[in-house]
Amino acid sequence: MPADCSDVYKAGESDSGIYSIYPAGDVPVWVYCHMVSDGKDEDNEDGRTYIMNHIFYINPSQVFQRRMDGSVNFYRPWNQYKRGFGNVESEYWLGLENMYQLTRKKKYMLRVDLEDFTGRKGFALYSSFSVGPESDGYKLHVSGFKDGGAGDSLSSHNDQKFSTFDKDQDTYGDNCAKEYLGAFWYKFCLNANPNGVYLWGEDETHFSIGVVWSSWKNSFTVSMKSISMKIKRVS
Ligand SMILES: [Ca+2]
Repeated sequence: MPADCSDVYKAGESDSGIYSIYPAGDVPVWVYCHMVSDGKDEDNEDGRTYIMNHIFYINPSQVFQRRMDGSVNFYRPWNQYKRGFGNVESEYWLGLENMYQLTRKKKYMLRVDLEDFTGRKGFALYSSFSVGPESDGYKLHVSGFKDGGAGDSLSSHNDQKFSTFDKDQDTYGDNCAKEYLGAFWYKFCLNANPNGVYLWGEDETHFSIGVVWSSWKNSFTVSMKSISMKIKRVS
């Protein structure tokens, strides 16, 4: 039984799509496996891409968060962020317990892909990504930023516990999830709000509540058209 998308790929599946994996060893979890080389969409003639002097070939990675059309409500309580929700074909959250089970045994890197409503694309890489156990608030561990044009809006969330509107584990006096209508590893409160409100673009009257990645145009009022957060096993 595959523990992650790397195992799915090793078993002979080389097409991107929906597969079941077994992060905890017993219960199957549906996940979107991204099976193309990084940057395939970026029109490199040889099918590879050259990022920060690294070459990535086939890249079996699992998508744990994706927004693309506003079809799913992401303003949800703790137990849903714990277990996961949404549609694996479109917008979904894999679940904090699954992310913990996935990343506790092997090492993973993180890639965040973004696109705004003007068609501009960019990404951010992090060489190390893991989620701690529930007993420690599903704390985020992320480091090793490399820029793909999106800038770094996540390193400031490192070592933060996860918060939802009904479970405040941030370091802010009030409740970041309630104030910014999302759920995330908030601190005091945010530079990124990937689970915020889908706003269909920029709206200067709405500060930080959208699908915000603040290093994108250095703005807290630009809401992304799409964002996906996916992790790849590193050897
Ligand atoms: Ca608080």
